[in-house]
Amino acid sequence: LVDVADRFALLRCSKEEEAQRGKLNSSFKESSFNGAFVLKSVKSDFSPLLIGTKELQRKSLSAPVRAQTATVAPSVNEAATDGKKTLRKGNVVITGASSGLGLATAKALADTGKWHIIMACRNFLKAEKAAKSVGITKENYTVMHLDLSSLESVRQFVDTFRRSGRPLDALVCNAAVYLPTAKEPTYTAEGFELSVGTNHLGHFLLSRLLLDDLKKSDYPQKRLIIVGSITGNTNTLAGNVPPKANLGDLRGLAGGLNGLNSSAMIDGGDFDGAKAYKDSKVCNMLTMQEFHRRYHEESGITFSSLYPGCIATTGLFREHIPLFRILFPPFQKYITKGYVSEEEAGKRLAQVVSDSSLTKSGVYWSWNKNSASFENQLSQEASDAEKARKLWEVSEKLVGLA
Ligand code: NDP
Ligand code: PMR
Repeated sequence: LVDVADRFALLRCSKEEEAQRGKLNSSFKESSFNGAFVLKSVKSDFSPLLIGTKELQRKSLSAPVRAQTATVAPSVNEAATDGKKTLRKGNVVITGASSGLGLATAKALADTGKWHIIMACRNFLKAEKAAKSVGITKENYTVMHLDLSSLESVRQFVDTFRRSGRPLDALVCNAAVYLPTAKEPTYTAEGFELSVGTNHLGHFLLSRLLLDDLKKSDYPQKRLIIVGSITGNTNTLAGNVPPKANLGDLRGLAGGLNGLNSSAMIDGGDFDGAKAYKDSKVCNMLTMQEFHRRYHEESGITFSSLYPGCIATTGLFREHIPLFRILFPPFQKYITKGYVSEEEAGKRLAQVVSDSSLTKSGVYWSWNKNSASFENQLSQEASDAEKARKLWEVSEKLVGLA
């Protein structure tokens, strides 16, 4: 019965997708504010947030569209139609599941009844309370301690997870910090600048170590997802708001990002908290692609990244000035129209974790205004294969893998 139901679901899904594709083609122009567009050149002369809105709309609406529609047909995985294998719940580790996107994704997956969520969080009590507050039932989640700003903690988490005896079927690298008002850099336990140290290096070690666990899983569709963002992509309007992401030749990273004998910034420049965050997102997107190139064929694991939309209400902006926190949600809702609720964003990331139509590996997913997914185009830097290889090798050294 499960077998028949699964086959039916796949068939129905492909028909819905077909309809979706038709809709997508005709709705590109309207969707340009959702980050689906790619600009050939954008002046980088924005003054933070309070920009002339007509000017903004004129610039963006005239931008040429190069993003592609989702053309991925749901592949009928042999194992996926095997009733026995789909009977067991999937196990997904989500970092930073104690708030915002991570929590909403945990909720969306738990609601399907098909997933057990391992909430990998630095604050155990906060995570427990968060799970309860959104109504995730006890049997559907486990909180495990993980502080990504300590490589020792990452290794301990991997150890604890392995001792739990659960197989690993999906890993979502979601946690992040954003420190836009910091005047001076702060550092992780090992002395790396905090944003890149947490968002990139912590996740780099975690995903490298857990790759073996994913490989061992017998789950039909195994996935490793690293959350990216539009603001790291300089082929978009949002990515052209200064300071822009730029990893340069990675000299600061190669020097250890410690602000002592090297710069705290990847490109070797002066410290800028907002840029450090955007740089870390470029690292996330490059890392996903390098994983894909190195391991997709041999392991069958799907490697993905995504921009879930602008979730302007999350804790990510907690360090920003109060005026920004007041103006940012209405600015995104009514002016850029890039806003999405935490709930909607959680459903999007949950699709990347488990939807059978998003199995293609190496893709940076985005959604148009009808909430239809499509394969988005990364900026030149965020899709630079040579930079991705170099980033991988330098990061390996910093986290003690090489
Ligand atoms: P939140 O601040 O709500 O969530 C971030 C999570 O990361 C929190 O659970 C936080 O834990 C956790 N975290 C931070 N530092 C650490 C650490 N050292 N170890 C473990 N966990 C840590 O922000 P969002 O939900 O908005 O962000 C989630 C992801 O979405 C990020 O990768 C972000 O870059 C991405 N994103 C967000 C967008 C947005 O508009 N908000 C747009 C595009 C991408 P705690 O609860 O303890 O603070
Ligand atoms: Mg942006 C289509 C326009 C668009 C979109 C989708 C975003 C998303 N932003 C857009 C445009 C603009 N922003 C414009 C024109 C401005 C200048 C007024 C602007 C400003 C701005 C600031 C100051 N935007 C910001 C900030 C932040 O501090 C946020 C940031 O960069 O965090 C790293 C941010 C964001 N804008 C977005 C998104 C998704 C963010 C935050 C989250 C992230 O990338 O993770």
